[in-house]
Amino acid sequence: MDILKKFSLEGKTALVTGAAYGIGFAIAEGLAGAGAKIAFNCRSEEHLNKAMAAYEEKGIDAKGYICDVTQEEEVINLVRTIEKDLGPVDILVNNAGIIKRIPMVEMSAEDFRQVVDIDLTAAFITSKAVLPGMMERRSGKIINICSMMSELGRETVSAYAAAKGGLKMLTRNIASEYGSYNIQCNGIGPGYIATPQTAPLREKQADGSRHPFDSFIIAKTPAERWGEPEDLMGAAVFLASEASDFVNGHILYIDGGILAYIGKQP
Ligand code: NAP
Ligand code: GCO
Repeated sequence: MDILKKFSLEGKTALVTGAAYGIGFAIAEGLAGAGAKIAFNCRSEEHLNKAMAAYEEKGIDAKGYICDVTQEEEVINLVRTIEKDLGPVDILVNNAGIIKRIPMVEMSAEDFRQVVDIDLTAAFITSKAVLPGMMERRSGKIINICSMMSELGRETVSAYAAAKGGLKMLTRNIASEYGSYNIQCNGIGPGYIATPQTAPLREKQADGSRHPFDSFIIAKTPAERWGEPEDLMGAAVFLASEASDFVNGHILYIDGGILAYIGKQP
């Protein structure tokens, strides 16, 4: 048996939300490397144009669309358009997400709702848009990009942790409700990854020293480094391919060991 064939995505169409850059871009690159046709979306025309050039530079013929994943009508139209352009969505990666780092007692309900809307409700909306077709074809893969904050809390990220904790349970519920249609829904839980989203946590100090949070993460990570978006590619290909057909409702943490480690003694 050629076991690598189980990881092939040839003939499959993948939608990766929020894949203009960062983790989504790397995951889309990995899925393309395994043979998938790539569709991605974001809200900003500028980000879209830059992303199209970046995908082209990588030799990836990605199709990009402007779509706000919190808007159900936009998402339904996005999925219909992708089906016309590339074919039915076989693989959905719910990656689009934001974070607002505000002490809870200072956070407005509006800010809280915006984070939950993008990081959790949007995954419900987009999954609901692709599930009927997957049910009809009795085949589909949904991968939700969870977080360390699906398991742990910390100061200033109440909305994000609530959303990512909810996303872990949405993942398990989709797995439970639709597993009988040969649909697998799993999560990837990245550790601390070097992207624009975490750039404020890695900014050099005025004296050129590391940001205190940067040093904190290094001390908490057995790998003694931040993750790179490319570190997530293998897990994404695995969870998008037939190699994971009997994996369902699982959150695969790609965190350099943070969740297993009490942290380096000062
Ligand atoms: P990022 O660099 O901030 O990229 C976020 C992407 O999502 C951008 O392409 C953004 O494009 C898009 N986006 C945001 N809101 C959207 C909306 N309403 N509709 C459509 N697209 C939207 O973030 P990242 O670090 O790559 O993180 C990607 C995912 O991984 C997020 O879900 C994040 O929570 C999760 N995660 C990140 C880390 C980390 O350490 N970086 C760790 C664990 C989990 P536009 O602004 O143009 O829409
Ligand atoms: C933060 C970070 C984290 C990461 C990621 C960790 O402020 O703590 O942004 O939330 O984004 O989710 O897995």
